[in-house]
Amino acid sequence: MSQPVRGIRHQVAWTAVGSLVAGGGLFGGAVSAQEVLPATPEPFKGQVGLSVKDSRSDFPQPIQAPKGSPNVVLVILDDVGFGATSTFGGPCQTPTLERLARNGLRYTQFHTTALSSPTRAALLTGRYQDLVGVPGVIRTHANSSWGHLLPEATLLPVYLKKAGYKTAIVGKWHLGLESPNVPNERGFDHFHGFLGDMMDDYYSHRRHNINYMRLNGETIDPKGHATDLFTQWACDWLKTQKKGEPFFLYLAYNAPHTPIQPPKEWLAKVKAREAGIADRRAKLVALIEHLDDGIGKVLSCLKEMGLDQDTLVIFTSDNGGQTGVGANNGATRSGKGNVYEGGIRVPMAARWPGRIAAGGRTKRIALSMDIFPTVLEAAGTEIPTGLDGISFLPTLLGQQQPEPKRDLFFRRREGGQYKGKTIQAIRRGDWKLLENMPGAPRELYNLKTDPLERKNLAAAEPKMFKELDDALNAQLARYEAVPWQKPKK
Ligand SMILES: [Ca+2]
Repeated sequence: MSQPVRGIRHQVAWTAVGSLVAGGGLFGGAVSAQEVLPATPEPFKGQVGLSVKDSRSDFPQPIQAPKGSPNVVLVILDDVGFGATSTFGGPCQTPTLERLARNGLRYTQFHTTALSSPTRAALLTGRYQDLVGVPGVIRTHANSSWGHLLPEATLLPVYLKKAGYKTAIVGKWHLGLESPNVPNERGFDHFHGFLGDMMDDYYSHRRHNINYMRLNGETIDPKGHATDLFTQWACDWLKTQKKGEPFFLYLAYNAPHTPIQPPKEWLAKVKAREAGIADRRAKLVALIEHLDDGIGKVLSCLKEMGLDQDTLVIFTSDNGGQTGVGANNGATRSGKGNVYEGGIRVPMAARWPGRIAAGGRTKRIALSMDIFPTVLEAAGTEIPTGLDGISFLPTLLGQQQPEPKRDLFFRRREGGQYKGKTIQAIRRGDWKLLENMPGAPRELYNLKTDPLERKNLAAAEPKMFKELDDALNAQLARYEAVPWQKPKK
């Protein structure tokens, strides 16, 4: 593994195929990404970022960088698309997430990869999912499982532990079902949740009739709705924490993933409020609103402990909403499992009292894996070299941050109609090339002029098509070198 470096704000630069140039100690101090970039030949020819004015440019004063190490609470929702909640103008009433976003910074161009395990792998390693062995969803049965987290991949909590953090995961893990790929062996001091991809029932918590619920290494069989359990367990753990001793809580709910099973009182509330709402839709709305209420309880616990002022809270989702169960992904095309925007664009907001100015909104582009270096930088600790993710902490803190020059890649390996092959996409500035069915002709869109990805410009823009096609193929070739199946014994 690469050696970590300390105190480098923008330690990496990107080339079109994602190779890294470590700034390391050579640059020292807080060097801007712009200053670092010319260090290598620059094959990137596209525009940088969306050509929009950042709404944060009118912030009154830059906020000082943190002095102490904050606590970090990272809340991951399961299958919530960009436009689902009222936080981003959607129809579900999510006052907790709305308040959280209002008191911090909202991202309107935040992306994941297409599905659960890959997004979690990227987020917790700061690397593209395929480079850590997780191109698709990890499942119970080998013939439908498309990933095996590399043993040598080092996860975010490992680095935080080195910096003196207590680390906990509550809820969904989804990065392996057995040793060594279980949370307690990958950096988490405390694990209270389930190992699997989903539950077949929110009350029995079984998957394929197997109980994956754990308290650390112990199999447990608790009673109650999974959302309520995770809320309670998160609060239980927070109550063991002390002011001045930093912690990292990774709170990964499985709601509102299928099966769509809201508690009946929450369903009744939605139906009473929205006369004539379809039953299917009402259930999904209720499951999301119940989830929002749970997150509210966790934030209340944080406040009761007197910890909320010292805590960076980030919430996001692992992938877009599932349209087949009534999800609303806002003004995007398609949904979960696809590399159109509806599958890969998700809500994200971050709150840190006194550090992140309230009420901001940014159109800068970021990926889930960028959270990894962002959290380490916020913690004031070592950021390893060799990451694909780039810290967006300066943006959170209201500081000038050039849009990183990089291509963004999305990919999913899957069975069924995909026959074990992959779908993929590349984004460069406003341009996006994608292949949403293995082997299908690739489609080219300009997201600035065509955010709904309706007008395929593949034939009209052959030069751009070729550049992106070449860059995507080069990235896929990098991925080929990485094993993603469990080694045979
Ligand atoms: Ca998901």
